[in-house]
Amino acid sequence: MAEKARSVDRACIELMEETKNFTIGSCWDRAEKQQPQCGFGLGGICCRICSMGPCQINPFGDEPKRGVCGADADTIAARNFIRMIAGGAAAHSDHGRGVAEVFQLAAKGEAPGYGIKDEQKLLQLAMDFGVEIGDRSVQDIAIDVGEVAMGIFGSQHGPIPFLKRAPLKRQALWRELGVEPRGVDREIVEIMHRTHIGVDMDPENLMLQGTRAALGDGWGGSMLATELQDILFHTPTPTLSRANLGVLEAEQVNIVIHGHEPLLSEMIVAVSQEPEMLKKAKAAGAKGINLAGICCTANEILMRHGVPLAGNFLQQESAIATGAVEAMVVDIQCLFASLPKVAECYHTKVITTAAKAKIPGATHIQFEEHDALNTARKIVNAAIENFPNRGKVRIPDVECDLIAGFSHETINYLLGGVFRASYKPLNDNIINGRIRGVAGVVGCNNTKCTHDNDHLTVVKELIANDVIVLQTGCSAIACAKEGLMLPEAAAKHAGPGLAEVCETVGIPPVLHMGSCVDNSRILMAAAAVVKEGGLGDDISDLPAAGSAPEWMSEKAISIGHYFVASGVYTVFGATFPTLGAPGFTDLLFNKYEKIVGGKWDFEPDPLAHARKMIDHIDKKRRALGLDKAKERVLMDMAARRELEKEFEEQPAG
Ligand code: SF4
Ligand code: MSK
Repeated sequence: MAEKARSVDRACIELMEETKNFTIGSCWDRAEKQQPQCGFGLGGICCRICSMGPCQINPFGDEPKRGVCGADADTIAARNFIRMIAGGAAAHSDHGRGVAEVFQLAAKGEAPGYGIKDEQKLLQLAMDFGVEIGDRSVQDIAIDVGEVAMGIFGSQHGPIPFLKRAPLKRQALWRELGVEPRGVDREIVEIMHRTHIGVDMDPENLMLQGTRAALGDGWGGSMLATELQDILFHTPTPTLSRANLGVLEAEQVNIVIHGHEPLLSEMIVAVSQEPEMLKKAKAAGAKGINLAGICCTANEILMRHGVPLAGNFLQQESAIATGAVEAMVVDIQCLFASLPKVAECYHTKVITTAAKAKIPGATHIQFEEHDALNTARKIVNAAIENFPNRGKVRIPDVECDLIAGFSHETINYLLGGVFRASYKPLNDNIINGRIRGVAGVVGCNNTKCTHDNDHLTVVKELIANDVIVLQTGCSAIACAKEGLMLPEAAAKHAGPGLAEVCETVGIPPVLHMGSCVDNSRILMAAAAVVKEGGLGDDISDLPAAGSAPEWMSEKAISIGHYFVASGVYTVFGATFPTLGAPGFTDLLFNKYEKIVGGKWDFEPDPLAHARKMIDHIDKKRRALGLDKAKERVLMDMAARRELEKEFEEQPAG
């Protein structure tokens, strides 16, 4: 693999030479050593659910056509696929549960350092959960909200309460199909039961359970994580920051925070600038303490504190290769097992902090919720003490400004005004064709793709065609590094209609909505757009599409499927884990649209991927009778004034 093909990120490319010194190679080297990868595994037609297997099905129709138990390719692929949903939903939801536990402690005053920062959202949640507000104290309301939140994970009868946030038509469809989640955990457990040897063999029936579990993630575990984090740490608002490895500071103690849960990283942010800590850093020879993030912990503390992004998933090893990272502090999910081995070549301390996520060779400092500030101080101290051990530093001079912090509430305010927030201007501009449609582009990096290339190609093509892009996860980081999250990106990259709207409102054409669990914000934005009116009466009517161009994790499959089950056409790049089973793939790519109004698709070529999304958006516009409005003329001054007037007249909602 030529180096250029590994990444389009200049910082990564600059460090490729250095990563050759890793004793275990870089992720790209290891990916090469894995070639050729097993075709049965790639096609989803290898089953190792019982010890009569592993059984593999010949995808070309010759023998073997069935496993020892008689399962065919479609049954095997369906079982594997919904097990991926279970894995992803479990990861998001267990994250949500961890937040709910700290929320409960904070509400009771048993977790110093944590408190209720967004009272308005707490009251909103209390109303959603049927918790009495009256003249009760914030603390009492929070205790009850925490109780209900914890209960949703283990509830047996459902339906889970956030389903009520979806359009009424969608709720009715879920009810009719029998896919309303009864409880977050129950649906995951039922997947594990149904996919055990000798239980559910029917791909359609298996997929209905996959649907129920995925909805329990998107409208359950993930949404709870987002909402409770917002209440504990405040709902994000637009914030200026920077992205890429150039944000590391040559003369400061660098602490890179990596993973997904903001519980500990919020405390590290709080203590890292304490005078005592800064004094210690200076005594160790550093000019200060610099925090930066990788993956979704990065997105969380970026959205709320403007802490810069060091990079995305495939940059975790490169960050260590700068020689400038005193501590890489990890919590849960998307951590490379290689980190301690890579760190052996440098002075970096890899510090694990979660009892459920340890890595052989790493230092473990257990995160104690009851004493979180002191856990954070211990970690910052360990980083400071490591500063004198630095060797050669090679920080690429690559970074880019960005604006993040677009919660769905913020988009509402920005569009409609602070006093009477509204999605109406967005709907109006979709109806009049200045904005062609809305796309959610999310997900990971994958060594099967040229790092970041597919995210950037898809997103640039979408905005050039007047499609506004909502982002989370590592896809958001890729676009931030490219400068697409700056208002000026509209003039440079967006089509004329989208550029006009962005310029008038002062927003970038690509909006950073947060971390992986914050894909729930995209669901809420979609529901709000439907409720605003004029674009049909269900999410499946919207000129909208979803995408994960470089996905790699089971979480991405769960997210993809809750988008599909919510009515969204969703395209994945890189690879697709069912292609060895044509019947099951046809169910996902075609028949599912008739069942839930959304469907899966796969397109590894990023330009064709974007074109498919645009074609779908156009199909939905035609169905809404909006195709004529889309024939846009370039805006003259009079039209610009008219647009500005529309926004000015928009305080009411
Ligand atoms: Fe083979 Fe069936 Fe066992 Fe799977 S469950 S390993 S297909 S015998
Ligand atoms: S971090 S799940 S690599 S988006 Fe959420 Fe990035 Fe994918 Fe992890």
